[in-house]
Amino acid sequence: MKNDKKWTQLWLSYNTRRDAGNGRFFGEVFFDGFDTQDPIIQNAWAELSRGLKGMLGVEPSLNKSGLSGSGFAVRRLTECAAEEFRLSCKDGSLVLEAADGKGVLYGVFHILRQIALERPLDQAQAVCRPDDPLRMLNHWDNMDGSIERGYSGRSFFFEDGEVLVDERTVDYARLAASVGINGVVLNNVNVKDQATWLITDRYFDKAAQIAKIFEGYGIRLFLSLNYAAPMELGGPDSADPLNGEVAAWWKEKFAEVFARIPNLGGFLVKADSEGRPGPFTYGRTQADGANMLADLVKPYGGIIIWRCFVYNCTQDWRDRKTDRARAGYDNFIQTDGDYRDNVILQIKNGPMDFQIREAVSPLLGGMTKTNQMLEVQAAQEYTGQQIDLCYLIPLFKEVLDFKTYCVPGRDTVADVVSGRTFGNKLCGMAAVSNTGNDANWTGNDLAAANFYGFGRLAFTTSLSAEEIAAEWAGMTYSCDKELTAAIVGLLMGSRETYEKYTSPLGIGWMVTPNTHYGPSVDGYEYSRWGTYHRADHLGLGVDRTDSGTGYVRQYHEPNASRYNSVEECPEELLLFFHHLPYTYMLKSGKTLIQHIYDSHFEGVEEVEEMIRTWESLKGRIPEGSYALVRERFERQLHNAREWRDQVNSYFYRKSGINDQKGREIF
Ligand code: GCW
Repeated sequence: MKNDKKWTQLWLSYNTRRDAGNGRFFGEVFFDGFDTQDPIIQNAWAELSRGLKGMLGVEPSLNKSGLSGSGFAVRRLTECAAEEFRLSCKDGSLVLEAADGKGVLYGVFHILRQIALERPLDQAQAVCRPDDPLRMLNHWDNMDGSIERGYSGRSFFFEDGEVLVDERTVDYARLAASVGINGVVLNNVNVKDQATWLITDRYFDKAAQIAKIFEGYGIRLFLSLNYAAPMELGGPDSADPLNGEVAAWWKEKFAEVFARIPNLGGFLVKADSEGRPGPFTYGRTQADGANMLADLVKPYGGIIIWRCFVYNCTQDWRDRKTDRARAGYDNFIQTDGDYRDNVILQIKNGPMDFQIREAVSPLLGGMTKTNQMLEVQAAQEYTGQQIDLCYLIPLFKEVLDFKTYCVPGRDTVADVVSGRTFGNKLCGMAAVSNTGNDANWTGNDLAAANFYGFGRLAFTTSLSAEEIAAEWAGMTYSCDKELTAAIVGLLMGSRETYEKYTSPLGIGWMVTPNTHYGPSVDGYEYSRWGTYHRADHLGLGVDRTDSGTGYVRQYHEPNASRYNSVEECPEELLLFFHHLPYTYMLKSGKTLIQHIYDSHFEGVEEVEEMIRTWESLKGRIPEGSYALVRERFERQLHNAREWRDQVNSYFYRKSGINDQKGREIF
């Protein structure tokens, strides 16, 4: 389909497709029981028309009711759950049923996906209901237009202190809705300067316009709050949650905010973290802090999403007992059960910070009486910054599949965040978004698979990373089997490749401080962030066992004992949990040091192989996309070599042990 915009349409480009017998359904479209003036229904209809025209050259006509013979009918079926849709094919007609507009919208995107993938719809019997109630994107966009940890250009929500509302806002909402996103936090969790003013008259009109556009796509707008806003916006000189004047200030503030943005979903709060103010400043608990806000937004149906990324970021490396990995759990577990029912604790997937490999946070399922939400990072902060290819869905899947043992039976992280474990409704998944105003949205064209995949996975947690990759490749490029297989192969291997040339066996970090791209083995070793690898001339790794920091005890059994035992600990996490000599023998029969050498050489070879695969696709990928990705691969190769050489030299010099294969180590 022709696209005159300065940005691409990603998987919604609706290029011509082979008609797998689908066009015949769409001469006439009937809407039965739905108000065709409702913005969501209008958007669903507009999307359907656009997709059908682009992919199959069909231009359907819209009718209110009365399907007879073959066609496509959208029917209201009150038995459906909220957001659910059912698709069936009866007597030559295709029928989409839902109870609400969101169900219709998701059903339409499902149909368009089948058409794009050239799958016959008459075999498409489906009952689809999202697994996770909340499926959110968190933007770390600042109001000056920069994006914290953004690798795809500038913000398309903010510029020079203003809120942007334009056609791109609509396209963004379409893309997000097409993969089932139903909540978006517009601004960075580090709320400073102008962003503190987002909850004032200065910005209400624009924020309300965005909220309205989003609503038409089933998405609720959320904002990040500055916990110290009362002090910065002319209120009391305190942010103490138990101070009556502070609460009174917030009460009035929320009355104003919800009057101007009535469909606002609520707020995301990063408190007491990395210099951000919070309840700890006043000797209060995190629950005190969250509950004060929650009580005050409750009359408006608002929720408070409270982040658990609270840790001491001014550690002393000589202190071997303080362990950053422990911090989230230590700071929150005592408050389990103390939170209002409209509070959700948002927990990063790992206890450290979005490393290429780390253990799953013990808070997930560690708490059993509090609403929980999983936070992952689609933005590739530590995972290659959208220069290096790193398809993150396998990592997200691993986290979802992790068995927490919090209750007998339904106890995986996927169970917990979908509400299956505790029967709650306020839970789900959030991803730090990887988007920006680059024409291709995500810097690297292939990184769009992480945006797409996150949404699809949050909607249907049982999908495999491979299925998602194949869908994304098919929709974005073409349904050619060979092409899809090649792209799926590239995506599926990319996380392990990245892991191989960066930091080994779950130890993480070793990145250049601040920027977090490229190697600096000791970069964080002597700093105050609590991110150590503890390498010396004998060995490497952080002892988090009973004899070390005791972190392992934050897990339910049998996880705790498993991690505590060097023999039973999953090998990919060995150095996350144990400090081991370089001569330690791995299950592969290699010593630890040899594993480090080998995996780093392999990592680089795998990048070279990826480049060959990409080159074999030349001519079958649109030229612009081909060239852009090819150039990124070149930079990835450079990065991988740099990592290999720095890591290998570092450990060679520390250990004094030769590479058995005698390769070049500097
Ligand atoms: O990983 C760290 C990032 C910060 C980020 C913080 C967080 C938004 O380096 O840039 O701040 O995590 O998650 O709050």
